[in-house]
Amino acid sequence: MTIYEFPHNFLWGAATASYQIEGAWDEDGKGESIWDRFSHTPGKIEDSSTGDVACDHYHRYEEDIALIRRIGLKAYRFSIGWARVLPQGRGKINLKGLDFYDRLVDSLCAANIEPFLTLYHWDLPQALQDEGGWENRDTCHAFADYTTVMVKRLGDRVKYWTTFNEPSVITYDGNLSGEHAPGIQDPRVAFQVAHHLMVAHGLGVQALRSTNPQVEAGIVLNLWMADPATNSPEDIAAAETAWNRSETLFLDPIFKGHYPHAAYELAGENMPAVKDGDMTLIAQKLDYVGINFYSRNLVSANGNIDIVPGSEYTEMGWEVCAPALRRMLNKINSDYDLPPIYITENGSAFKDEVSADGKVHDPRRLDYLKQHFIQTHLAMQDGVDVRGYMVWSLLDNFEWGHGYSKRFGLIRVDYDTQQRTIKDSGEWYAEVIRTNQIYE
Ligand code: IFM
Repeated sequence: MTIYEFPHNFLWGAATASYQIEGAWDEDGKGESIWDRFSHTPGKIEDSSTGDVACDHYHRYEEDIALIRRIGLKAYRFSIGWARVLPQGRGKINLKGLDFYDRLVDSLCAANIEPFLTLYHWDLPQALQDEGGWENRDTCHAFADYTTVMVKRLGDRVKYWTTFNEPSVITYDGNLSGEHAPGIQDPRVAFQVAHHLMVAHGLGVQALRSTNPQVEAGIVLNLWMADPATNSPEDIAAAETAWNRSETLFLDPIFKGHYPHAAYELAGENMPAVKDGDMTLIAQKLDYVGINFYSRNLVSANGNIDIVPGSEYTEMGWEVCAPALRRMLNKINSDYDLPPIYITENGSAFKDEVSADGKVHDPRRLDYLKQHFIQTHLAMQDGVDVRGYMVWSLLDNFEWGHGYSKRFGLIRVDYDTQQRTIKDSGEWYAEVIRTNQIYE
């Protein structure tokens, strides 16, 4: 038997995002967000659902924190609904919205759970979208002002601040394929948005540090390893190109201070103008970087291999390949001078059922997590500085364009009754956290 023991202060946690769990979409003065608008537009969400109620976390956060305690999580990663606090995106503060996050943070601290806060997990106030959204550089300044509001109120209790979750998904899904809000399909807009997200990140970091120098500032990037299908030089080169084209667009500006050659190739004439000083702003030193990892691409010189023979796939159609996590961590560790890393999301959607005993037996999710924890441990032995791990997700929730059809939770949510049930994977995770080790 092999035992993998984690450092005593390893930050075990789970993650969620405001639009995916909160519900209460128009309560207590909250403004409309682009996801409210998008999900209310017929034909946009696979099961025609919305986040109007979601997991009703806005009303049930105490119950959810009690569940977090039962699992023994040391950290909870959540995001702020910008439009809940600033209904118009800027200007007048909605105190009831701000108070909600204040109570949430107070309850977490009282339960000895480290709050790990994301400022932007995709729910831009619709009022700002009406002025051009992220295509408009003014939105970057609105983001900085919103950041200041939040850190003034919560900076005394929240140490970990993330500016953006997954800028590449905001760019590509929101503005190129249009599968996500705001549903734009325009390469020129998409690359302009990408650059403005980076500028806003830089301004956000400045706002955090100038308001409260004690807080730790970071960003969360989602990375898919690109593995070559064979050891042939052609496949290896193809995998490298695939990695550069999809993963370095945000890594390079943040950690090298310039856009990669691949970005210019990819964007062509749509490459946005970069103003003097932007790159220095974007490349400010961070206190940590969050990495979201779910799967990999297997690449050959003839294109991606869609179905890898013998591999297991999740309900998202993503291949299960935990060793790719170790390879990816080693790759970024050698390609960049990185601050400490947190795995800020990792998890899997499977078809769960409630058994006759009332429990949810989800061995495939449990095994998925176990394999990824082990590969993280191996990467740490290789020398990668990983400080914590947030499972996606605490609760089953609204999976964006897929609605409620994909369940990622450690805790099952019955959307008719809002009843929560900790799944086997959640019970197992509790034991991992309690013993701080995994064995196989
Ligand atoms: O649900 C999402 C989350 O909001 C961002 N990262 C990926 C998850 C699963 O698709």
